[in-house]
Amino acid sequence: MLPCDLQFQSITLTHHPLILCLNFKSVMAKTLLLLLFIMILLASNSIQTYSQQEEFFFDGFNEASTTNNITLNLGAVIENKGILRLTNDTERIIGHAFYSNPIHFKNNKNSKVFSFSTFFAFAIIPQYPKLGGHGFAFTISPSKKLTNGYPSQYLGLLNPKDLGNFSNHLLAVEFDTVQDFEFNDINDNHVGINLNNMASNKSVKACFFTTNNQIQDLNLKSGNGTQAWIDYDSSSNQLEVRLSPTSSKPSSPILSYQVNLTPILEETMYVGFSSSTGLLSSSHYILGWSFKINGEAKTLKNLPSLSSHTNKRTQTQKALILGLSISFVILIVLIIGSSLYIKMKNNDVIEPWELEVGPHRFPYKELHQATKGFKDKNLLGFGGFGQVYKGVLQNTKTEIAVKRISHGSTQGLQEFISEIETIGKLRHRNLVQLLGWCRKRNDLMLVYDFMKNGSLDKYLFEETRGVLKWEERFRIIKGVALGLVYLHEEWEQAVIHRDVKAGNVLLDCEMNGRLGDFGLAKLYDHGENPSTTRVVGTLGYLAPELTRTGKPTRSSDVFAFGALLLEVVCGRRPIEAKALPEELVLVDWVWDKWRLGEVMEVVDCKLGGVYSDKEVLLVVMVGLLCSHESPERRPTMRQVVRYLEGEVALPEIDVFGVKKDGGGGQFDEFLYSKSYERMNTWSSAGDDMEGVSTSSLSLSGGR
Ligand SMILES: *[C@@H]1O[C@H](CO)[C@@H](O)[C@H](O)[C@H]1NC(C)=O
Ligand SMILES: *[C@@H]1O[C@H](CO)[C@@H](O)[C@H](O)[C@H]1NC(C)=O
Ligand SMILES: *[C@@H]1O[C@H](CO)[C@@H](O)[C@H](O)[C@H]1NC(C)=O
Ligand SMILES: *[C@@H]1O[C@H](CO)[C@@H](O)[C@H](O)[C@H]1NC(C)=O
Ligand SMILES: *[C@@H]1O[C@H](CO)[C@@H](O)[C@H](O)[C@H]1NC(C)=O
Ligand SMILES: CC(=O)N[C@H]1CO[C@H](CO)[C@@H](O)[C@@H]1O
Repeated sequence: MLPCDLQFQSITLTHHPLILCLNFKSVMAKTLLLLLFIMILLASNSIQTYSQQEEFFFDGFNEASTTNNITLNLGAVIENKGILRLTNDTERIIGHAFYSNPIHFKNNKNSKVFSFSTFFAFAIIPQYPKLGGHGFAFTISPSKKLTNGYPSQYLGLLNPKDLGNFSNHLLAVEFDTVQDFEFNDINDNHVGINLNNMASNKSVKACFFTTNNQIQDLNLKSGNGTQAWIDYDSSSNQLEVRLSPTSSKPSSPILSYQVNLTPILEETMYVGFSSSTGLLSSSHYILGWSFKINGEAKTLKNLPSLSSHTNKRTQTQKALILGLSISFVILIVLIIGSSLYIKMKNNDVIEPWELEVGPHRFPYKELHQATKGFKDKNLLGFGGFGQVYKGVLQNTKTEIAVKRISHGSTQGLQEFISEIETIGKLRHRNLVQLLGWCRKRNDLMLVYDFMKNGSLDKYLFEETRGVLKWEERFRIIKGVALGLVYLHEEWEQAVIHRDVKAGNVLLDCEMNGRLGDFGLAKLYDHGENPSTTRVVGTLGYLAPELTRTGKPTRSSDVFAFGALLLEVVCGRRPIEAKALPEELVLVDWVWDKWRLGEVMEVVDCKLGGVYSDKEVLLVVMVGLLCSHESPERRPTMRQVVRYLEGEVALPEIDVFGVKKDGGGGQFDEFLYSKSYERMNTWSSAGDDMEGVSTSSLSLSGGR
């Protein structure tokens, strides 16, 4: 452990020298002294001649220095290496860390704010190397709680209602790794100065000046330690930000903003950091921090590093480590020994509650044989919930697909297994049939019919599979729609799919579309705190309200189905990383083309013009209807089927039309408001997304 010092010098008043040298004995002198004293008192009240000094520093964050001095809230923790972690890479969380004592920024309400200076070192480690989310901010605020802050683009600071309100009294210097169009962010790697708002007053792409004053780009989400200096000079009203990958303070700031902070900052304020994650997430770390009023903050050099540090270990520590490693090895041997023993003794423990479940329970041995020991060769892919293996049952030679799900706890699994009964009873031509299941410790295996022709996304996006003809596409989507109607309405209780997407549409040997993975999203509902609802779903198919409420509904399934329809027509993913900015979000692009009357241009060119215009138009229109911003305005799946079958005409066709008057038609309003909000909801957007396919962003993935 590194030594973690902390200094705190409380307010000192510089006494007026006159008081000290007056030492007379005469009455005259005493009277004079009294008069002088009164004058000084009056003067100090109105002109504020005394200055203040407040300073602290954290050379790494250890328990002794932080216990009473740092207030942590929500996701923020002190890691045992002496590092302050604001958030881990869990989605949609907030972390706050503030210096516990208030800092005096002014002598009184009406006087001018003091100069201040701060230094800190940070590191951002994103969940997906190229996509960070959402960043953090050095924050000066009237409270250290910030209870109204939202996650995602609000960085845990503000919410949609208090944006820009002057009574926030908030100064934030944001280190932002997501481009939020709503706040006019310049890119997904910038530093900005925010006053009472999430839209920056001034911002600059992340960069730094080298020692010979060359400007160089800097990647905030590289995972490397980065140092930052923020200085405010109250006489020149200049707020400056500097960055550097090393601990020498560059002479030039990258961001310099002329602002009088006197009306923004109150007499006493709290200083600290706030951070949040959204659908995309990063771990945000602060490695060291210093702060000073009316002076330059110390630059700290001996900071803990994120990789484990081995320097300066004492003999006793070495001995301790040796001892620990030996006992660890012994422990491992014991564990392996006992697990082998258990395995030999009882290969497949069956708990009483497992016997009550309806669908066929496969012995583990049988599945192990069928998949040749879950060999990589048999791996079909990674679904939203785990790996999928191909297998052949020894006795019947039936081909099966085995989905293997690792779950954190047996308890959560036990609750979920009771759902398997329900899932097993769901039978429909357009659903992938569940044949049975098996549990081995915390691994759950679900056995499904094998779908010969794989998943729909492969046909839409991979050249090798050949091109799907329009009739096939149309039949597949009609099938999927029927499958969803069954789940939503025809079963005794509504089943929300929650992850409708091309990757979950499987094709049987007759090229019928069948939905897979239904019912599985519930796996996440068990054993989890209901107040922290996880958004299950895939970027690009998530209804906007879902990211706010986290509550899946039938209409959020309809939204995802709309995205699927457009995807099938356009042969493009709902979010196309490589596309031009205006084409990034598929739904928006199709809307734009629709308004321009050029909607036929969106049709997949791989079709070579061989399709029925009428059908294509119908599918596009239904797709747009389903993608409506407001859940109440989306059709039900049953209505969708009627539209697709041509049984019912589409509603209010004319409101779709290119309304030249722009006079507040319901769809016009939707059109203009929608784009930004949606881009923002997807929150990824950045130009840094090349090479990251949306399917790899499946948010329900792997944990
Ligand atoms: C907080 O800072 C004070 C002042 O420097 C220090 O003496 C104290 O040890 C710190 N608090 C704790 C609980 O360590
Ligand atoms: C991440 O932080 C959240 C919020 O503090 C916590 O609930 C969760 O368990 C953490 N996850 C991991 C993997 O540490
Ligand atoms: C700003 O916030 C204050 C205090 O929360 C509130 O009373 C006021 O109505 C808000 N102003 C606006 C324009 O929202
Ligand atoms: C900049 O900050 C001021 C507060 O000093 C605020 O009123 C103003 O709206 C901000 N301007 C922009 C463009 O964000
Ligand atoms: C992080 O720092 C190391 C060493 O300074 C450097 O080699 C590496 O390129 C940096 N990583 C990124 C992503 O910038
Ligand atoms: C388009 C395509 O690949 N269709 C195949 C689906 O599966 C059947 C049966 O395996 C094949 O005969 C088709 O060629």
